[in-house]
Amino acid sequence: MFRRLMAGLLLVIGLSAPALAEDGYDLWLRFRPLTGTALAGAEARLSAIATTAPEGLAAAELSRGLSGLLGRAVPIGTEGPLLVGTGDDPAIRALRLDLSDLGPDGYVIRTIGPRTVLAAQGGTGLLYGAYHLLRLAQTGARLDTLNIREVPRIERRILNHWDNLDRYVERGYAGQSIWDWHRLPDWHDPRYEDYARANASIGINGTVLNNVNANATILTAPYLDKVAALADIFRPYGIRVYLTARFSAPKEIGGLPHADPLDPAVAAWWGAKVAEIYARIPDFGGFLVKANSEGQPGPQDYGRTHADGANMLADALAPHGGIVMWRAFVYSDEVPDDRAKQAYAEFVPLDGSFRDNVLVQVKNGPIDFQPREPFHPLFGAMPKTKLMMEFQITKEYLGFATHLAYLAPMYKEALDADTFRPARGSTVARVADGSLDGHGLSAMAGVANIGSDRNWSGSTFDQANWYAYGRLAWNHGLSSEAIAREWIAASFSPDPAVLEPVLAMMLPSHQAVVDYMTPLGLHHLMGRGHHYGPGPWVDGGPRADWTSVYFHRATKDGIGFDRTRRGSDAVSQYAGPVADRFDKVETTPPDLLLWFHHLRWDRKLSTGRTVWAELLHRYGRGIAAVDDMITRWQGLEGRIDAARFKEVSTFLAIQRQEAQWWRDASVAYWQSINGLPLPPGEAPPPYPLSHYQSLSFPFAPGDGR
Ligand code: BDP
Repeated sequence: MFRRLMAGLLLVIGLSAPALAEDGYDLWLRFRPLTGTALAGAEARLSAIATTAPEGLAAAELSRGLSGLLGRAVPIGTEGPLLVGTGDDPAIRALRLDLSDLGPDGYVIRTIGPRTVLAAQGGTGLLYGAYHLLRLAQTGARLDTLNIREVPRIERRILNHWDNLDRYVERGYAGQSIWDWHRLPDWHDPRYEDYARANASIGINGTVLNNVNANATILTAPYLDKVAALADIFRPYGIRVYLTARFSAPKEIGGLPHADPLDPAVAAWWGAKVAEIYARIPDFGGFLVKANSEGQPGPQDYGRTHADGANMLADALAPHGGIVMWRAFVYSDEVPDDRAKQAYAEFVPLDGSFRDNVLVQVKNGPIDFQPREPFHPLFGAMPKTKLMMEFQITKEYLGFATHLAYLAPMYKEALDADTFRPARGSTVARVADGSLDGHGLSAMAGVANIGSDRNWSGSTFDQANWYAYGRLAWNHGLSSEAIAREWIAASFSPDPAVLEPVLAMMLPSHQAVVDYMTPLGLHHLMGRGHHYGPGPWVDGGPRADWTSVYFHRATKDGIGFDRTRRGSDAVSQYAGPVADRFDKVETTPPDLLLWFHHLRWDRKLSTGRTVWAELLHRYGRGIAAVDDMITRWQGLEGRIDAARFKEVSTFLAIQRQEAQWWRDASVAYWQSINGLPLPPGEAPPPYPLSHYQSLSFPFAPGDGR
């Protein structure tokens, strides 16, 4: 009777949950009471935790999450249907589970008779398993026939914070940096632990605390003390700390006359610096380096190669088990070649010359986190080098934090792309997880969208991109839809009346942004510097390859960058079958058409429309997709808590307005170049081109500086 009463009460609580104030701080770890069969299943299987030797935080996290889901305290003791432990636990040992290949992060979850068993080799694996179990309960999955064995595909699953020491976040749209350097190491903002917990819950196990445009001060003793304080907080959650290393640090803070990597005095300085770091942080992860890129110092300043620089740092780190992540984001304004080709040209000759503890960190595409890019050709070109993927979670080129763009489909597009090297089936994911070329060490990086905004990411839906990045770094085989379903269930509700409409908003949202900003393979058309809003007219300035006209090449006759064999020949950086496909208009996916081809405005496409008409069609399609999101969201009024409902409604209205702005400004500009009339049914831009060109945004957030 009591049980039924309780269940009834919880049902009421469950149904009234949307009325509770939500500010987004809890992310996907809200653990609001389950109802109906989900509650019954969790009651039967997860109502008490049995563990003889509580390992790390797993049991505590399970108890915390399950208590929320069940609406009452879930005890940790020696009795209970949920058995949690490592192979050293006699109760687990008695079950003779095979834990041998799990590694430190893997786990098994099994239904054995009336019990649910979570087992792993150690505390970190148990923690990941605990979150998995909570995810299952949160999403209302059946809990009575579990047979799960999980090992991450990528060993180091890392966030890159582009955070400066003054708390300014480069390309950050969620407030200032959460690292309160001034009050560290003494004051430990409670956020640090919440941050670690959120990351651990999605499998992230590393964080680079500071900007790739690095400041050497982070390597000084007072700052290393601060870094060590953070590392101590993160450690129980399985998270290691990494730092960016400014290549000129020996000169700037070490008093050496230069930073030539082949000078033994420079190597010795780094050796001592690394030892100093490990004395404070025994599990320090290593260095991330942006060198000889966009004005950053590097080995080329001394006539040395990227490999010389990376290997020198790698040798300093190797005795301590540290790694170097050396970025391949390089392009020089002194090289007259197509910017898309330059990283390949610089790095491919170095294949095979990097130390074992070096990974070369490659952005998903060859330019720079554009709304859509083809996969980076380096992924098919350096089999003797460990390559790691760098994604951008923060939406520098995708509408900042106010546009809803779920990025899992974009990440998957890169991961699932087939490099065809050496043969069909050699996907970027298999290169990036090391399996294709038999590399033991693997890593993935995501440029964080985290700041001190109460909701962490600047908007509710941007939390989904942090979530999706973590889940894909763990298992790149997951589908965008499966990840979205988990996130929606945890962040809003598993109720199909909420879940399905939100899913229908999220899945097409990335394509929508591509359509209204840079359709048909156009790229890099945004406002100068801050990258906010349209700027297809951007020309002049310090470098041609920082302008829009460099990338779209529009003339009276046509538009697009000819990267075919008759043009810049960037296609030849891909394996034969891929190069052949991109070389011909007919076989290039329409979404990448103007990336690879310069086409006449009146050229007929496979869609039956001309290039000009197709562009207009896609702008309109993108705007219509935003209208559709708005309609679906309005239909959820009353089912979503008021605070988040309002935030999303307002941001969607901003997105709608800015989508229209993108379309109108772009159309006005293209017409000024091609002089063509609009296709029938298309409305003319409400303002002349000069209006759009006159808009300026001196304080747009996140600009580099
Ligand atoms: C670009 C950003 C710039 C970064 C650079 C990088 O505009 O702020 O410093 O990438 O990745 O996307 O190094």
